[in-house]
Amino acid sequence: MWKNNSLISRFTLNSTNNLRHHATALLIQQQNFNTRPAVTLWSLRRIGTCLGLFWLGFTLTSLSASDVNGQLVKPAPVPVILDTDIGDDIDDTWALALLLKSPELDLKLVVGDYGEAQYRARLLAKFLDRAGRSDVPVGVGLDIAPRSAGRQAAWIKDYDLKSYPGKVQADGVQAIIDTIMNSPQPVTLICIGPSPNIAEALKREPRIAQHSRFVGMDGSVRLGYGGERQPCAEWNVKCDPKALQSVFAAPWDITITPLDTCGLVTLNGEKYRRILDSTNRIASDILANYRLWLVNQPTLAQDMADHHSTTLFDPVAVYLAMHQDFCVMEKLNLRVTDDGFTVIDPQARPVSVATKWNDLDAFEDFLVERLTGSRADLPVTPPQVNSLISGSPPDISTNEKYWAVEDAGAREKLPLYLTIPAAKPDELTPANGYPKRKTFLTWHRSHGDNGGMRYSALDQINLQNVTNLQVAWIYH
Ligand SMILES: [Ca+2]
Repeated sequence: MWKNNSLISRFTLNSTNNLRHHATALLIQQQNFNTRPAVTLWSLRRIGTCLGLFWLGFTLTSLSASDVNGQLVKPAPVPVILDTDIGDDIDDTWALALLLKSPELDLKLVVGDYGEAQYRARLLAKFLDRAGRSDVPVGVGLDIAPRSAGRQAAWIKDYDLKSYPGKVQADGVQAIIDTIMNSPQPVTLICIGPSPNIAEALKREPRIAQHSRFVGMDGSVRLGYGGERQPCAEWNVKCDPKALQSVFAAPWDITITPLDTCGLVTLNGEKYRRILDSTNRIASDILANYRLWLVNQPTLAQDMADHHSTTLFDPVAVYLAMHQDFCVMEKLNLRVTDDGFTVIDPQARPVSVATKWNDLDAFEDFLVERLTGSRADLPVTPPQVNSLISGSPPDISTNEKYWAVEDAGAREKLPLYLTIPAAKPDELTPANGYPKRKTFLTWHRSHGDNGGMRYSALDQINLQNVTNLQVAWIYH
């Protein structure tokens, strides 16, 4: 069987049980033929995952009459609002770009926050306009704390907000409220700046907290800027601690990336080179803004934009609005102090916090892929699966149209085989160091990770000390 370097398995389509039975038989069969060192447990799991994905696609195809061509039904994108202080640090521009390139998210509204309202609205409008996304309304945020013309002002010097083909909402706070309250689905509010707009929205309409969740770039829990082992008053909190205290007092789900994770993201080397080389308009607009922004940063080397990015804090919040696999998420009771710290306090409310990276490298690859690729080509499957399984999924064209053939007699003549290529020696097998052990430090699905690996690399409890465990409580 292996001499053709492929595994051909009879694949019954009648029921889930049959599928499981055959999948199990297939695994046993493979163990018996396990003469290649590269064919390992990971390969078996990989095949199991492939079978599972095939079954999922097949089931969805069976359920939906409009999908008789075998197309996998994509999950509906999540409605989101972006609240941003774009135009101060350059990372907001990267975050907006990531959002526009993420098919998992459906951008319903963008609003500039923390003053300089017209400047931010014009930046947002021009960026969306050039990205072909003038369907997204631009909200003008609260006009507080105006400070300067803005570091990216040169990019919009000829751009008049009146020329934006889409809607401009003069009252951005009301636009946030209306978008949330009128949405048939819960809205995810992605906040990547100080949050006076959100505090005002909560004051005017507290019920928005029941119809949305908050995902923010905020705070510093155990690490400060640049990975310093001393937490600090992070900018978005320090600028308006009372606003974030209002956010934390509201009864909604809160997820944040503090400096502990987002403060460690920078694109260098080949990853940054791919951004530089991209012919994609969104990537070009990021770079154009970055270069103009640098002119107004006299303390930074002007040729920085030729070599690497700045710290990309805000794209991590956009990532957390759709996936969390690359981060270690902790539920922490967090309090916002009057001087802008985010401190762990048992009396405070629980917040989902990305406190460490599971795989920063993979996140940076993900970011580059998104920013340089075409949105239409992007996968909607969980990124963790994509990062671990190399190559294309198996060719299932042999039988993907099985149930699309209505005539039972004709259908019976169709092949019932699924061809799964065997793992190559250079594929992601334990012999090659994959999957990385750190992937299995969290258990965020009922079966472990997104691949249902049912494995944990945690080792505090082991064979030697498990008998020492004592009952702490019993749930009846
Ligand atoms: Ca920001």
